[in-house]
Amino acid sequence: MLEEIKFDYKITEIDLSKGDQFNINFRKISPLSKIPAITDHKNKVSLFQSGAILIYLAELSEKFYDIENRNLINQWLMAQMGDIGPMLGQHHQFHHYNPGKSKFGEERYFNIAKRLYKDLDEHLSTSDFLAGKKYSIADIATFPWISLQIFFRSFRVFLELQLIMWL
Ligand SMILES: N[C@@H](CCC(=O)N[C@@H](CS)C(=O)NCC(=O)O)C(=O)O
Repeated sequence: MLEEIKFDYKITEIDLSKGDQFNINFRKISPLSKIPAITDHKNKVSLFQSGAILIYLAELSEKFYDIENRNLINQWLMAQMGDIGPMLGQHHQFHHYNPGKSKFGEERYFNIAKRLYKDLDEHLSTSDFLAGKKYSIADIATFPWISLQIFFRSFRVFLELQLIMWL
């Protein structure tokens, strides 16, 4: 998002494997010890949760969050936050990072992921972007999850035509 809106920014690395997320100073801006989190030093605002961060940056830059289309954008942004992200996250954990540890988990989240990809593909056959005709923060939030399938090389299983075109 920061690249898209061309804001200057500095990255502070939080190494989750070393437990940096539990650092007392980081927890002051991210009380659930999760990345991402941002601090806007100019406006003295700190935020955690990617959806809230995207809305904040979109409002500040007046980009990718058209006021007249806000209900649809919010709807798809929340779909990412509540369904797409958490469910695909579980799928990746069971299927890609820890295969063989839980047949139930692998099957359950594989089926949920498959259904999500199919539904997204169907939606994108009638809509240029997730929330209509224009690229929005809903697409920005969802893109990393879908593009991960290419990284995992399982795109032949999941990625159907409209999704590939959207990517
Ligand atoms: N709903 C949150 C999810 C954030 C999240 O789960 N972040 C993970 C990394 S992808 C994390 O920081 N995990 C560290 C931990 O739980 O200790 C968002 O969209 O910002």
